[in-house]
Amino acid sequence: MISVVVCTREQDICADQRSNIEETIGADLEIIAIDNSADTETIFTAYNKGVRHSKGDILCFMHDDVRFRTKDWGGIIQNLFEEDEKLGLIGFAGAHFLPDAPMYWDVSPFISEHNLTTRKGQTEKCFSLEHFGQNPLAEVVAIDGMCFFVRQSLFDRIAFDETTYKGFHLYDMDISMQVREACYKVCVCKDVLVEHFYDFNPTKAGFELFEANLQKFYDKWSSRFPIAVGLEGVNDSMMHQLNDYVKQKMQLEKAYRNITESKAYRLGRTLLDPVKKFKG
Ligand SMILES: [Mn+2]
Repeated sequence: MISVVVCTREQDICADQRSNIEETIGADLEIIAIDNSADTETIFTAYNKGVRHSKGDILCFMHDDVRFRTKDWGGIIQNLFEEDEKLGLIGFAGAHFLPDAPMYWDVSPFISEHNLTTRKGQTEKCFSLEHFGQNPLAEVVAIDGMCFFVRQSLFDRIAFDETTYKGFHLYDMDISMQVREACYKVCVCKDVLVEHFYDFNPTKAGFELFEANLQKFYDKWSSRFPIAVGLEGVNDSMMHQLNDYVKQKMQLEKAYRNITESKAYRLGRTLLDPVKKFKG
């Protein structure tokens, strides 16, 4: 059985999401909705509650803004876990490389993903498929948490880290690292399609919490970075060269942002506006 855990902004999972799951799964199912309508949970505490209440041998953690677009995905996911006993986690987007400096998975120069992302009514096909080859799975370091599956038996060794982190970010990258520490694989899958109605529009406080969690993630796992997984032909020396290059690029981009976001720079542009108008 697959246990689907959803942390909801309302008291219960909405009817549309419930019927989407029930009509597409094609396998035994239980849905566990964690009520966060009073905003008392973090994603870490909510998902740990979901684990405690679940009875399935595969756990699915999904946002309340995700819908399945593949029929009978339950059997596809069950088969993937049955075919490889060292497969621990399946997601739909993730990074093959992380440097030894704070970097969110989607900024990595090497990612694999297969999902639809819809923002303000515009749907983008996020299909980075070059590292899959003929395989339905591509092994990665860490996945995105919009929707992912974990083998239930791993939860005697892993848990969402509610003591290190607060809020709603980095639970996905952290649980990926824990699965890898337990010597199981973390993979991205292209045989099931999900659509994420992405509405991340953080307040200043929300963004600061995200940045704080990213720093905590790097402090916690610093001895593991840099890391490269699922990149054919990339040896240790190439990985360290890549690490140096990526870190230099991050530093340059930060320096550039500091300049273009400075008061003096913006004042200069404002003062030049009439000149540009005059010339144009
Ligand atoms: Mn979401």
